Amino acid sequence: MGIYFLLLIVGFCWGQYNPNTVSGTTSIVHLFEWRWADVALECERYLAPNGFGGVQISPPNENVIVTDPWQPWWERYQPVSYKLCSRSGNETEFRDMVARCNNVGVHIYVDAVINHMCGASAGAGDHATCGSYFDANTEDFPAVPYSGLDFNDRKCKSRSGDIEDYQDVSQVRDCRLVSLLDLALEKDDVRSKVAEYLNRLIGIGVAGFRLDAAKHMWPGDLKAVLDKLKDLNTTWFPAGTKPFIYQEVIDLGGEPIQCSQYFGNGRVTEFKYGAKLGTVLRKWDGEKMAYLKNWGEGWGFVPADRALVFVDNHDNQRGHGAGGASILTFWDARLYKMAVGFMLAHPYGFPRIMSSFHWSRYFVNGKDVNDWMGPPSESDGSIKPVTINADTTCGNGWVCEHRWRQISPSPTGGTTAATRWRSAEAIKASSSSTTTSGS
Ligand code: 5J7
Ligand code: CA
Repeated sequence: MGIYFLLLIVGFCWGQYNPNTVSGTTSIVHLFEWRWADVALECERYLAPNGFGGVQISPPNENVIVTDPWQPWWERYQPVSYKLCSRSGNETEFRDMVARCNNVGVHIYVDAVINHMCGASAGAGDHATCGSYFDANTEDFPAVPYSGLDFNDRKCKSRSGDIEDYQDVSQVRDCRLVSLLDLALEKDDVRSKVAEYLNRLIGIGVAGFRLDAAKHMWPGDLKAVLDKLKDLNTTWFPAGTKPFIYQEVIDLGGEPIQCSQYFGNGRVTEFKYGAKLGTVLRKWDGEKMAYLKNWGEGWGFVPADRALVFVDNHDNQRGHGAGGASILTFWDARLYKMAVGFMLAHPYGFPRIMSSFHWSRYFVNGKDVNDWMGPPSESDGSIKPVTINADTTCGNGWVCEHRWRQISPSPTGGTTAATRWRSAEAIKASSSSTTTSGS
């Protein structure tokens, strides 16, 4: 009786911090830019048998088709509506993926782009992935619908209307991030439109959300949106299960916006993790593996039960963004395997494995001029399928780090030393979480 009461309390407080992965699994993988049809196949043929708990997918909603440069990966971070059609697939394919992955115990986490719509430079006449009409000049998005009143413009106090000063909290949250039209999340009708989108995804069966650009939204506005969310679909999840929330907050120190401001909403992305681990494994700044002894909070990271950790992500693997040159990626294969292996074995935080596509990296004056390149595509713009070679690696330009022997959580279908260590630590951590995980 007492123990059940305790479990109930833990379950309640744990809420949006719990990854909602099937017991025994301890990580998720970001299948960056994969087609829904390929994600479904990967859940069945590889992820379920090898102990992956879930998949972070690219934004599933309609976005602007950018033509200069040609269909860059970042066009998917420029929404036009919340219709479920993108280069990865249509709504039918999306629903099929979610059901098939859930049916084999692999859950789906949606990259939710809710801070903004497309860039101000996208004009009337530009195309979107579902064919919806929109006009960025007049801030007209009838397919949602949003109109000029739903954007922050007048609230922004910078000269250009864009974020100019990261030391100014209001600017970072109320002005345009690189000209992207900034949604007025203080308005209840905007909150409701966003919540309606997320609730539609919950109804289909997704297990949680990565909140893109969370740093650019007020924590209280996010909370108001999250308070409108339903519990997960009971076809696959116990009644009363809250969606897993992890917020993209890039906080390497030195700015007034800090990860801790977001703890009340869910977990946060701990960008110091990959930046520091890269420094250690590259032996920069006199760092040594021995210093990893107190890895985690001891290094100034957020509390373990608030952290979503990763060696690299889709942005900083391109040499820009948080962490800069120390970030390890598949291009540094040997050190990368060591880093991801260490992450999966170490109990701190909930880990996300990156799974990438190749691009023709080309440095000019230290900058990769091809960092914009989108996924392997056919000449008609459709994304190439992921093919599987005889030796289980991927073809067609897909890197599939998650299939690398040293990375795959459980290559034999059994339990690796890495997952065993984590499970043991997880048990220890959960027995103390009643005191640490207040909501
Ligand atoms: C925001 C931050 O607070 C931050 O610290 C950071 O490193 C990156 C960003 C950032 O987030 C975005 C989220 C989106 O949903 C859409 C976006 O377009 C962005 C975005 O552009 C972005 O910043 C870019 O990358 C930073 C390293 C630069 O400092 C920024 O100036 C910005 O660079 C811009 O990139 C160029 O100025 C502009 O010319 C170019 O068109 C644009 C191309 O878009 C991106 O590179 C997208 C990046 C992106 C990053 C993310 O973390 C993410 O989750 C999604 C997209
Ligand atoms: Ca904003």
